[in-house]
Amino acid sequence: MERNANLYTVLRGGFPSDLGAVAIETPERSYRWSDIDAISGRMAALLHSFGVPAGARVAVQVEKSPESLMLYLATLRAGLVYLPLNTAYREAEVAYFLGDAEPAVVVCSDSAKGWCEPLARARGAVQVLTLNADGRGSLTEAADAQEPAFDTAHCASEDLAAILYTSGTTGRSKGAMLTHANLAANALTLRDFWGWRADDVLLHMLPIFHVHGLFVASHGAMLAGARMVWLPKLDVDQALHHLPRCTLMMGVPTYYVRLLSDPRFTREVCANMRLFISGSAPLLVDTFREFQDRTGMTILERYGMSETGMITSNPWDPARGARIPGTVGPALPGETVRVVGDSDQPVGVGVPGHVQVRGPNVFAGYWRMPEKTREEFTADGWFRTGDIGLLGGEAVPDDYLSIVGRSKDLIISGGYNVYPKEIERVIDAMPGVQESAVIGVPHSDFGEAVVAVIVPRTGAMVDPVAIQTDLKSALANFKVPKKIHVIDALPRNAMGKVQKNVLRQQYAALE
Ligand code: MLC
Ligand code: AMP
Repeated sequence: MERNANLYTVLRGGFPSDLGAVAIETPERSYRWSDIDAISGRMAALLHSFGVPAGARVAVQVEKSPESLMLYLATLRAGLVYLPLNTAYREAEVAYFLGDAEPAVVVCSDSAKGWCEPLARARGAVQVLTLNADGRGSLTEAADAQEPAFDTAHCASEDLAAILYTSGTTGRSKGAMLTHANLAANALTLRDFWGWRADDVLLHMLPIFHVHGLFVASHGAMLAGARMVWLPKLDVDQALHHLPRCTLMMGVPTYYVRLLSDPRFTREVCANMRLFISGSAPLLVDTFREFQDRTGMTILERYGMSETGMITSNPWDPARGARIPGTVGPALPGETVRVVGDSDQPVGVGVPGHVQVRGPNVFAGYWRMPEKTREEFTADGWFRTGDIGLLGGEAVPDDYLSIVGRSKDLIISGGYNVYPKEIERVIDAMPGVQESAVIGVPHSDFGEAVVAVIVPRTGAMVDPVAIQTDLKSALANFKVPKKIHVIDALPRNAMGKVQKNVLRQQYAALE
């Protein structure tokens, strides 16, 4: 029989031989490696008992807890497909995901069950369970009655492990299908490239419904058999409390901006740390330098996306090269990155172009969107990232990539992707609105902030405050514009296209 490619089997191979050692520590309690095995085993047995076919989706919108990580592992172990959803998503957004993915099992919080269960049932879910921030709920209650020993399902490498929804430029989210092999390849590469060690202690403060917190951070720790200090979210006081006994931290740039904004964040607090990693959004060179000055440590910036996991990374090992601010480093081992012009032909070193990637980490396509999948790959198999970058440059080695822009109309706010089209569609459907344009403007905390510019219909009045309130009920809070401007007409070029660059300049100041 072929080797079991189930990702859990790969991760399990990294657990230490002493399964009684602490694996996850929260401010309230500790979980041993044996608990991970047992709790995920009980949950997997429960999922298995539902009799849903291999490959069925398990959609999960719950607060972060160790049990929510166990649910992810249980889904892998049961041979089902994990579909995490941002807790900020509102009912209308969740309805779309459930309708598109048709999950057999849906897990939400008790407080969301009232609206989530009917949505899920109407879209074919056979089980709706709950899991709350304290790790309790109907899921854990039912799992407690199961046996802890569970034979992890046999998977082929191309079997799906997860579907991550990532917004589309048309405003319609696409489900990126990731296989067990995709995730394992990236996790094993990062373990080696970042020199993960069994005695590492990871400060885990990221949400676990995206690549960064779920895959990059948790997989790394599990594969290394390293302990995680597990906090529900970024909290600077808590971070300052735990950092002195941690060795590794990952965050989006906002995490570093917020740490630096606290004078208690000092060299002494970081004395035990060996690595700070940043990604998901551009790290400003100023932040990189201020961090160096304050702590004596150099943030390692890497670059990736939902469809591919991590693509490039500045080196951890100085023998491989320096960490250069403003760059995201060379392609990770086993992957190839190229920068091309509009006709997919590579451009020279130092010339900006479209970033494309190939490698075992690259996803299997968009869920039920073969056409879209074809569009995003070149004929010879390169994935189009939608990012604009350049290789090399002044005083930068030729294999180092710098991300200098995006061809996709995308705003990244505090590490969350916001697609203007999605918000524009909601605003344009509001009474009195002729049209709108949503842009990202610089923001000291979130990197970019969402701003909307609205043109009312002739004779109509629009009230920015009322629009903001309506948007809050329709969209996740991080997508709601921080500021709304009402103007007479949008600037357009000769082709009739809205000139967002003009708007970005005009409305750059938030105040
Ligand atoms: C929260 N708010 C945001 C926001 N997060 N606004 C804009 N952008 C964001 N990211 C707003 C809320 O709407 C609310 O406003 C107010 O801030 C307080 O909300 P909160 O929930 O208390 O915020 P906070 O806990 O401070 O969260 C901020 C944050 C969080 C930066 C800690 O957004 C975060 O953890 N981001 C990480 C995202 C991440 O993990 N990305 C990885 C994607 S993977 P109001 O008005 O409602 O009160 C990926 C691939 C890769 O990209 O390469 O890694
Ligand atoms: P997501 O679709 O949420 O996975 O977001 C992926 C996108 O985040 C990438 O296509 C980039 O635009 C952006 N991104 C991730 N890491 C970085 C980085 N270090 N610098 C600049 N942009 C980044």
